[in-house]
Amino acid sequence: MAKNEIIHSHQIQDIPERTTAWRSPSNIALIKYWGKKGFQIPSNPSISMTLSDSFTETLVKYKPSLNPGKISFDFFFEGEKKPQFGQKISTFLEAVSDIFPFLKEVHLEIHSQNTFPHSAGIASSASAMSALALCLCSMEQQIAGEESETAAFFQKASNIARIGSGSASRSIYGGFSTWGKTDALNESSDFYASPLIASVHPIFQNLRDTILIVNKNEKAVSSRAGHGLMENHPFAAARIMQASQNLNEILSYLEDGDFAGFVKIVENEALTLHALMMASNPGYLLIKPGTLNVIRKIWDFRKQTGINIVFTLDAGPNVHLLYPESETKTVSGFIKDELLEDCDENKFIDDKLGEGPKKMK
Ligand code: 2P0
Repeated sequence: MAKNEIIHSHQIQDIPERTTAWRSPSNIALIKYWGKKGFQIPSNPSISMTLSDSFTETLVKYKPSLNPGKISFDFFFEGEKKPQFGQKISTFLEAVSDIFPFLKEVHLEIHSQNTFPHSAGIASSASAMSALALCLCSMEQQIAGEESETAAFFQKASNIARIGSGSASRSIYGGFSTWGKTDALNESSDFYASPLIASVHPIFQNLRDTILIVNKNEKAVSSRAGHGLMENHPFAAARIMQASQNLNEILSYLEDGDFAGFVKIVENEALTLHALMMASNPGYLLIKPGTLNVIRKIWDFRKQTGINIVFTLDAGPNVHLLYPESETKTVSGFIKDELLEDCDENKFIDDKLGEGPKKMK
């Protein structure tokens, strides 16, 4: 990890207004992070696929603060000042201000926009928090007069993103990304994610993700609250064991190109995530009737055609349909003919495995 250089306030007063900007994608977990131990430490390791076209762009302008000693910022979402998002950002900036002492010496103007509609029911915390974390790491470098995106830079950005939102730690890397300590991967850590460098079979290298928007409303129970309900959950210990076992298996299927094995694990993880929610105290349901319709149709279609498709779910009702690029034509027909009727206003988002964040400025 990059050493945490102390930036002195006289350096801040000398700086003119500056800007940094990053584009960072969302990701969908294949092995789900669900439950924490301590502050933003995952109860189990997870693995995700980084998306390509569902991303957040964040631009941060900063200048010496007129009121040094405390966090000072304005947040604009899609061009409009959004004080309602302020609390989450304020908590995050406070939480990382020991790592970035300069944050209390500057005033920040944060501008953010998503490529996916705000009301599409797509989790935005992974892309939003990873984009902001990357901007903070670039600010640190700018103020120190250096700029280079080394492996240590991204590792630090992943650590910072985790503090904002656990799943955001994985969005720092393209392809498949893992987060959480596991004996299965030497490089693994609870503090930051790592790109999956083990060889991935070509069948998974051009994976597509069509996100079927079954319901675009904001969900009734936040992920943060859901993670909290895993404390004292009757199945917590079994879940932690299951996740590690599923991770070990999926790593071998990814390497061998075993799509049937991949299907078994990915669907088990999606259904387990929602089963854990139902079995929480209090229990709750984020899936909708349309979610079940889509899942049944996917199972029937796979059985009838033998085509390589698999679904997964995030903490919400929308269904992510994953398939190799080579199946696109057939799967598009199936989506159009059978699944769109279960989508909110026939909405879906076509996405695919992506290359990870990009520096814009
Ligand atoms: C995941 N999810 O692995 C799991 C599976 C949703 C379903 O991590 O409290 O927004 O900010 O660390 O990362 C969503 O929770 O939670 C999540 P916090 P986060 O992607």
